[in-house]
Amino acid sequence: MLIRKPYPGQILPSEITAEAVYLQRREFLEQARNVLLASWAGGLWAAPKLLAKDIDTKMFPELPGVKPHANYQSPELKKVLTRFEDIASYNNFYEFGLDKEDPKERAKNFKTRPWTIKVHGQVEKPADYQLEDFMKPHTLEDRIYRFRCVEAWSMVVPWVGFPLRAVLERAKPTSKAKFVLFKTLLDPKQMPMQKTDALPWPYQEGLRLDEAMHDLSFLVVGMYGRVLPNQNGAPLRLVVPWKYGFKSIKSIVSIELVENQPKTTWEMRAPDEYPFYSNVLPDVPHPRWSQKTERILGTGFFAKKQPTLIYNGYAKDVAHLYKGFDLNKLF
Ligand SMILES: Nc1nc2c(c(=O)[nH]1)N[C@H]1C(S)=C(S)[C@@H](COP(=O)(O)O)O[C@H]1N2
Ligand SMILES: [Mo]
Repeated sequence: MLIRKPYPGQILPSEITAEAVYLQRREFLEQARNVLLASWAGGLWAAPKLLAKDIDTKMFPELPGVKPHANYQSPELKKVLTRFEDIASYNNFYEFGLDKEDPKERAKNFKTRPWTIKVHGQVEKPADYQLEDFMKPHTLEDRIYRFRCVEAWSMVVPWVGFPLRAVLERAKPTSKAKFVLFKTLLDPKQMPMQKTDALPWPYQEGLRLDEAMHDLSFLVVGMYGRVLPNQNGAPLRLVVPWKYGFKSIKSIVSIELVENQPKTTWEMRAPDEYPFYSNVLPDVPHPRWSQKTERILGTGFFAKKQPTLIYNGYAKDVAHLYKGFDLNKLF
């Protein structure tokens, strides 16, 4: 069942409208500019606009027993949501390649069934679940979140899933559990880059237990009411909307409660660039680039960038988690 209920951090209709008008105007300006440049440069400059013509939404079945939310098609939402085709054709999923276009091609035949998720570590009820059993107790929710990659692009996505907290509560963390460690599938036969040392494999990520228990921390099985495309992390991924996108680990097979702060994949690769917390903080630059603004996926090469919001717009929901911390250390 797909339900829509208010939750902390929900993007309000008032925000959507304001943003939609802004986007619409910008789209017009951008088109005008493209036409101008195309006639000026003989069409050469029209090329960089990212089109996702090769993705057909209908390739991804509706989630069993779930209808796509009618509102996806409402003019109000259509303007603010990133198009399905854009979300599914510009991806970071290094297991399948380093270019944004690689995952949608190379993950086409990725096997997401059968799929086992191990919940273990400092819990009273460890278990290996088949995906279907793992999902069964949960009501699927439809949540519209902002998503911000550390590379300074962003999108707005209607994810389908359930709160991570519900899973952790079912496992009953012991008093020693202080962090949660997630791991992606390790299967070099299916994930060609795992034959290389592009990253330490399997991809792993972590959250502090209170971050993981926060209502915004979401386990995702779909988007736009449909099964999650493989390139977006099927069959099960994490989405933590106030942190940079690399924290939102894909194709999860292990959820482990641990005592100590775990090392994460990107932290192992470059600790100064991708530290554990990695909250979205526009005033704290990445060592190699500013984080003040972001390019919205699908708005075109010449579109104006939009300012990045502190905690990606979720400050009132999550700022309390970091009271007393040095913000510069939190990036
Ligand atoms: N296993 C795994 N998870 C991953 C990644 C990855 O390479 N491997 N990339 C991360 C990064 S950097 C981002 S921005 C998001 C991208 O999610 P999307 O492709 O659905 O937009 O996935 C994150 N999760
Ligand atoms: Mo990212």
